[in-house]
Amino acid sequence: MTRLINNDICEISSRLNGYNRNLQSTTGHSLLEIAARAYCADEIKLTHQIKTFSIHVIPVTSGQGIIKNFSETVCNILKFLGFKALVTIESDTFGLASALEKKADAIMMADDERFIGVNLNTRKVTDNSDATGRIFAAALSLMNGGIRDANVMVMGCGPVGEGAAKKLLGLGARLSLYDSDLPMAYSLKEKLTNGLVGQSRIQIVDDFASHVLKCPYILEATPSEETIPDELISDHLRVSAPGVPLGISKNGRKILKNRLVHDKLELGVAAMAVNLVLN
Ligand code: PYL
Repeated sequence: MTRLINNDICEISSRLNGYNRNLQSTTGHSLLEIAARAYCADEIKLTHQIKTFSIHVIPVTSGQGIIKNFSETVCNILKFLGFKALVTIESDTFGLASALEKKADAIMMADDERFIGVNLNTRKVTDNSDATGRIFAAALSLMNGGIRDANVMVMGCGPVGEGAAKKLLGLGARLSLYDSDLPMAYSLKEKLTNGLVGQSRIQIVDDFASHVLKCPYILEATPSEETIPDELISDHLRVSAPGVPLGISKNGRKILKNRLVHDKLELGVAAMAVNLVLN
């Protein structure tokens, strides 16, 4: 997992309204609507539940330490969605203790390896990688008014790609799994097809360039830059890219225009928060 830096996230809080408008024009839906779709939740009921749901974000100093603005940005995304959210004054154990003592409904915290949310009432745990994969898959489907029987290439078969692949299969897509480390693709296929469910809907791709022209949709979940070369971006390609950094060049983004969904934190945090509210 790529560790974010302050420069990746320092402008998110001040741009949430514009970001949401852009998401609306690209997918036809808002950040909250897409998060609700990711978990098949009723958005109206969700909106009421969110208003009284408190989430405390706890800064974590372990490993490489605090990322400037990380907890504050997570908190602002939660507030933008309508949650009662705050960043604990203390970090680490003190912060956890204060969230419990103040009877928060949930906490969110991240070290260098995992970013999780925990519902303190139901004990549900939500993981940023899985939630991010799911919501970017939902966004890809919404970009096209559904994705049933469409052929989607999942680039990057790690935890984010796995979360996306599960959601895409649930939406009826056919998957082409690609990873620069081919055994990762085979391992993901095995996970996805236990009991032969979905066996015929999943293939492994070892030659990305020759296959991408047959895939109108790409879910890009790699931690690499420029994984999709400009010359392979066709007029009908749609890309949903949770991968950080973005695997598309500046010129590639100009070609795709609003056929690209990408952010570094917003969609994943929204998916985690919605997942925490749901029973
Ligand atoms: C959750 C992000 C999404 C992409 N990479 C993940 C990352 O940067 N993880 C590290 C988060 C460290 C947070 C630090 C703090 O400020 O509390 N421990």
